[in-house]
Amino acid sequence: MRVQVLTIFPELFAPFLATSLVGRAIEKGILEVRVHDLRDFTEDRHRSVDDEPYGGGGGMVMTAPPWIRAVRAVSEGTEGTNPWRVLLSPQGARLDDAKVRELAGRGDLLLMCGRYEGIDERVRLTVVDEEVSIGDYVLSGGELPAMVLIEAMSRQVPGVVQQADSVAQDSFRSGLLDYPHYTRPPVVEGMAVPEVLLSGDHAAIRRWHEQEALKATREKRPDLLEKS
Ligand code: 4GX
Repeated sequence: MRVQVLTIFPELFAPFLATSLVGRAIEKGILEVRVHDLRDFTEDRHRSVDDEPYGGGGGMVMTAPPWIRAVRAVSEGTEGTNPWRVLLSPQGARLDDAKVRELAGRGDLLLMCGRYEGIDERVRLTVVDEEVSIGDYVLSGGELPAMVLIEAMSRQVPGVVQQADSVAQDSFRSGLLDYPHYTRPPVVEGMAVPEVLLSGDHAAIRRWHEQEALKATREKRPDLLEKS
């Protein structure tokens, strides 16, 4: 899978891309992430990317020309493939497990990270394929949403997650929340590990996992049960 990113803060991505699962996937060559600085596509001395909004209203808006130049340059500069162009914004459709899989399946993506009050509408109308939001709250930029998306998608790329089981049995695959987990020590604050987990009875343990997943979903996210 290849992901390209357009941002005015490329340095935000360096530690993220060097660490843990995503870092290892890049090392192994099963994930490629290229981060581009939007300012490299400006043409003025000050490399400016924003201006005052027409109609007033306060704040600043990212101007269209650097975005349009950048998207075209980056799209055409990728060996003829044209990446699916995703704008991270609160106006997008809410990201969920199905959308993560769908986007991961596209294999070649360009993530567009805006700042300020947003981006000139003509960018969306000309060079954006899809708008995606990671949730109904306001951030200062699309960089964290892009990292959320990269991390979630990378888990769906074969070979990225070590234990194949942990993806197949992932919470949400089943439409349910995960069951509770326990590890050593056997007693914590007077609370023992549920006995069945120590029984060695694999069928009983599987039944317990299913029951607990259902119970957790009913108690914490009943809306998920309605869906599934
Ligand atoms: N899920 N933000 C983007 C600036 C912006 C606004 C409109 C493009 C269009 C967010 C979210 C989010 C704040 C990132 C505003 N860029 N993005 N930014 N929630 O809140 O994705």
